[in-house]
Amino acid sequence: MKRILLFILPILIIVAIVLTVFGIIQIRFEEDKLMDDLQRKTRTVAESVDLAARYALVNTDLKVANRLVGKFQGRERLQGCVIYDKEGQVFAITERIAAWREKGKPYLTDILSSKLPRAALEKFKEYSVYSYILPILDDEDNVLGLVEVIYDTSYMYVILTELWKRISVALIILVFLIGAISFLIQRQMFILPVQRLTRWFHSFQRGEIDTLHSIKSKGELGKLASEVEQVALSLRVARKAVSEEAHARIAKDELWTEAKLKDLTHAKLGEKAFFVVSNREPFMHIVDEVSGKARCIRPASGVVTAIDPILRACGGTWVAHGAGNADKKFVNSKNKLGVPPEDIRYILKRVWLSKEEEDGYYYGFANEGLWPLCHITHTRPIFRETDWQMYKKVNQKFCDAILEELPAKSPFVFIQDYHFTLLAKLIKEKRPDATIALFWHIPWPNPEVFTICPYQKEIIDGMLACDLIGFHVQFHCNNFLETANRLIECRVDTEKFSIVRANKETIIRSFPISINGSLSVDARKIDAEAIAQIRQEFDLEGKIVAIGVDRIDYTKGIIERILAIDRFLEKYPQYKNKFVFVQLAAPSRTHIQRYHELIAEIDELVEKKNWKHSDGSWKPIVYLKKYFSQGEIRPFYILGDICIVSSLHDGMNLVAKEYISVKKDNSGALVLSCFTGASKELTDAISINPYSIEEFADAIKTAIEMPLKEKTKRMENMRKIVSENNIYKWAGAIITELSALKKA
Ligand code: ADQ
Repeated sequence: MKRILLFILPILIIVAIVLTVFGIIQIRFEEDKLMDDLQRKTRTVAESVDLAARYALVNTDLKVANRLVGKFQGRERLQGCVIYDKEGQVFAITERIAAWREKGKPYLTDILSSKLPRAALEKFKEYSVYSYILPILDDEDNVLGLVEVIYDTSYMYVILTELWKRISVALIILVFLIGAISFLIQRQMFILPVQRLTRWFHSFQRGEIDTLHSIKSKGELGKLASEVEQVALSLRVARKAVSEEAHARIAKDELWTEAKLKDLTHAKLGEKAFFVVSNREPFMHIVDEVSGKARCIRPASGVVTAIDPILRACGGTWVAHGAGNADKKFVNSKNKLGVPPEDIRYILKRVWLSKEEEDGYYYGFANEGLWPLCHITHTRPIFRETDWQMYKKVNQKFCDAILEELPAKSPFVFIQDYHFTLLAKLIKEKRPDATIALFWHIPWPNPEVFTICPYQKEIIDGMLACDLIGFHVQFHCNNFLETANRLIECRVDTEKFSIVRANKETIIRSFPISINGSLSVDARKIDAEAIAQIRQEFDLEGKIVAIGVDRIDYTKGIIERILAIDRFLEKYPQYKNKFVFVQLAAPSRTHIQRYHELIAEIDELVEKKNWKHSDGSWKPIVYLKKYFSQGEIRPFYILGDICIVSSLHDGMNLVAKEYISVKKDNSGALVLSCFTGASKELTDAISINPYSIEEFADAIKTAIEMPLKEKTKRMENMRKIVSENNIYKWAGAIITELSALKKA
């Protein structure tokens, strides 16, 4: 519309200016004509009374003079006539304009002396009149007096106003017609062909067969479409070839890598598009408080850590909440951008949420309701009706954003986590052909706990629209099956591990999530220098270093960890001055009161315990409360003799796996909570119950004092597990399972 206005507006302005100038000239011309006409009329009248007036003035015959001026009494436009004597005094005047007598007329003297007639517009009462004065001369050319004829000019203005009106109406009609014609021309010549071409591109992009949508138009647009059709064809042929090669390669039994996952995706999904949906985006643009410039960070999130390598390998589209304060500056008109910024591999589509939506859906329902509900940490879940309504609204908003992107051919949608329990159902209502999987990254509680949720049935109902639901461990799958069995009418198939409801089957499987093993590309650049710098900065030289890396969350057991370190130093004071615990802690969900309180609680506890045990410059805890990039975390992992993961409850916990993955020399020991999903796989870790501070303190001592040989063996075993069961294997298992369910 703006474009059309830009095109039409200058034309309209020019037409309006031309017509206005033309109108003014026309009015002027008409006005001159009318004045001319008036002058002619008044002169004729004055000259017609000339003789009679001369008689009356020569004979000073007032009777004749009055009869003469009285003749004009009843005329319509001719207002009247005045006869003046040679002194310029009124001799006789038409009664109707008797008031004219009072008007000052300085020009009479000039006329009497010059003996020349005068015509002019004069003001009389509130209106304008035309006055024509003719000197009356005798035979010797002496002035006997004057005759003045007064004409009403208002009719002239009526005519001129009428003319203006007609010109204005013509102007409006013309402007309207030109506008409409220009619009139609613009539409026919530009908008319609572009719309056709856009529709065609859209169909092509959605994977619809190009011949069905081929552009018939000849000319430049037709040529452009034909070129794109050729590219489409080449792409299809190339994809097919890659897919066949891929089938051959994945048959080989080798370690899962990015390339192998890429092959599997080509082989299993073919041309079908792959979509990931999560709340947290993999790349966030934020304004740096110091420099004021926008920078791109990877949020501290297990979901991001796990899913980003998959999208890097397979390509596709990731739909997520654009939560960064500079996010809007980096997207195109469809809210999309290519990521990672330094090496574009896939598309990120950002969905914008208002403060109210984020508050109700994310902070409220998801993180004050579902998060504590699913984690056994004895933090009471809060369910508010308003949050639930917002949660439903945001699920619908994400659904709309995804539907806009889905191609025509049955796509694969991979939903992440507890933020989107209703999404699959909403998508399926519009696109029953989509194959949908949901991965639940946190634990699933037992049915008794889940029934606390007032919206339990709607949540289970929404989730069962998925074709596949994945959990980290079998125990969570069992809990889910039991919950569904207990809460809704369905058939649980314990052989197949599926739930059948209204002829719809949902497969439930455990897929223990992992990492890609390299801890990001830039991380490899970190060298001994970075480690030496950290050792120096925090005075770690010659010390036994334990490390903790977490989002600040009550499920991560950070408080228990500090209490255990305190107890460890109380119980084993020989380690004073020799042991340092470094905690990297990224604040998260800080708008929630519980998290706010937790941050203050940890600050206070660290302060208190450091004060209690400190000796000279030594203090037992280095607490680094901020976000670290992956490259910055890596040297801490490398220098950590021990890594402590003490979650009170955790779906998996990727920190444990990240720590193991960097220990290339098989050094280090992992102290791992038995309430993490990771503890089911990493059985060579030193297992702890984080609630038992005594046992926890002893585990730290065990980790320090464990014979090197045993430590190395344990680390070797764990490294084998992490490198074999990496994120590519995880994604491969899900994609294989999904493609087996794929719609025709
Ligand atoms: P999270 O609860 O986020 O994930 P986790 O699996 O430990 O927990 O992953 C945290 C990620 O954040 C790690 O990649 C870690 O390196 C990073 N991180 C931690 N502290 C950081 C800091 N200070 N700065 C920057 N980054 C930091 C959820 C579930 C988990 C599950 C994952 C994946 O709660 O149980 O393992 O999803 O499914």
